[in-house]
Amino acid sequence: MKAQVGQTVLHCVEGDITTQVVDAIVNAANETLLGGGGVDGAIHRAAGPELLAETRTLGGCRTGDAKLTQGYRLPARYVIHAVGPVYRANDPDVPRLLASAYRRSLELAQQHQLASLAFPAISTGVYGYPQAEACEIALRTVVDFLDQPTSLRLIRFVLFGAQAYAVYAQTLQRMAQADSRLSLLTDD
Ligand code: AR6
Repeated sequence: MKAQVGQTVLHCVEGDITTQVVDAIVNAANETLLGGGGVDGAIHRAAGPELLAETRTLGGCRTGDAKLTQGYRLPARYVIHAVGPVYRANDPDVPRLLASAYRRSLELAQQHQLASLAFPAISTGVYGYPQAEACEIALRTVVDFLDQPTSLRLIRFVLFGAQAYAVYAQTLQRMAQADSRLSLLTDD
């Protein structure tokens, strides 16, 4: 499913983020930046050992922040390592930190004048964030970021599995009905 905000296309797809041909893919990392399971493990495997060699030099990353590296053997030129929060119900810091992880990734992409960026559903695996709540925050943070001029022309959300994809498609549709900045496009 596709939608447009200003000059930027939002694209939700079901798939594997490591194969995306975009300027940067975002990694759902942890504070050590030394790799792990889930999407982090898949990205490190696909990028090769040079990625770990670079992340070792970065001194970690705080929750809610992000750091950029090269993409090495990935089709993407860069990896933006974002650290989302571990989910805890009824803690206002948790949604704030998830929004911050998305915003910091977008800021880094903008600083590097990137045109295309792909996000996984940060925090919704090992970190336990309910998919629908996390999706709402991801899409809202991205749409709000696009209120300012940007180099980004394509932001893709790469969802692992049909259920995660369905959550994004439904949320995007609902947001487009309520938010005049967002219009749905016919998929090709
Ligand atoms: N492409 C796209 N999405 C994926 C892929 C993939 N190849 N693999 C998994 N997902 P997770 P988190 C989805 O657990 O919750 C790591 O060990 C997955 O289905 O990767 O932020 C890190 O090192 C889920 O919806 O990240 C941290 O310690 C989403 O990606 C910790 O896990 C995120 O799941 C971070 O946990």
